[in-house]
Amino acid sequence: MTHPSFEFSHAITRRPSASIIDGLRAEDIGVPDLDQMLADHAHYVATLKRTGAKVIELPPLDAFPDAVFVEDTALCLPQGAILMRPGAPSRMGEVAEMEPALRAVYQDVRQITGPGHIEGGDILVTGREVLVGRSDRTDAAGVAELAEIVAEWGHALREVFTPPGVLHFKTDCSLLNEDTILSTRRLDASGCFEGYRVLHVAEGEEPAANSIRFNQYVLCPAGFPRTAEMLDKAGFDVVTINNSECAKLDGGMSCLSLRF
Ligand code: CIR
Repeated sequence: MTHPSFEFSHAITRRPSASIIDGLRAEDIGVPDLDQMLADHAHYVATLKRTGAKVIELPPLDAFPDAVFVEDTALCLPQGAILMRPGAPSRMGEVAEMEPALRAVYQDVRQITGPGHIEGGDILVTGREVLVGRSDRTDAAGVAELAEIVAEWGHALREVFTPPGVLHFKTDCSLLNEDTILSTRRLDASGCFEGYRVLHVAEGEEPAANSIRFNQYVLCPAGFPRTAEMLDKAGFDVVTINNSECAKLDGGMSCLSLRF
């Protein structure tokens, strides 16, 4: 049996560009270093490849400082791909840059046409449903438009809420297997994961929630040892990847790829 929510044959990534110094951030905690980010990105891509997946590596885009965070531009499902409509005006143009790569691998490519907004970072696909967190980037109209498309493909969609001050829904959670979720306590406290098995990241290690299960591995940002140990004890094969530079731009493991 295959599990399309965490078993993948492909990923799409985009190399960081020198313009990442201009990337969006909620708070200034330092200027991202391109060389370090390139090294971390190469480690990330190599880890995805190590699972046997094919990684489609797109070139850097100087005009879009946040373009390395490809996840926000689309949602990939077994039936087709859906191009998003980012809530951040500076990121709108990234979608057209992603479109040809998706058309090359998907027969059916749909598009959120608006007026609503929605970013991929707010969408968690589990073994049973598509969960979408409303946020500063994702509004009710965007969620409603997505709901119509995925309903056609037989997916249930449930709208939930990203906690205030948290960029994206998946900033605070990730899928570990069909029905197990890694979450911060603050997000789980909203009740959105009722019926799932939930593992909490360690207190003070909230950024570890932006991890990804990709085939046999759980890719975790480095520097959160108690969460990594908890996952290891729970039976997951954890690979830690330095994320210091993406963290300066509010990015984590999920943002760096589209997975299908
Ligand atoms: C932004 O603010 O849009 C980027 N600096 C970070 C995007 C992170 N993406 C994600 O969590 N899916």
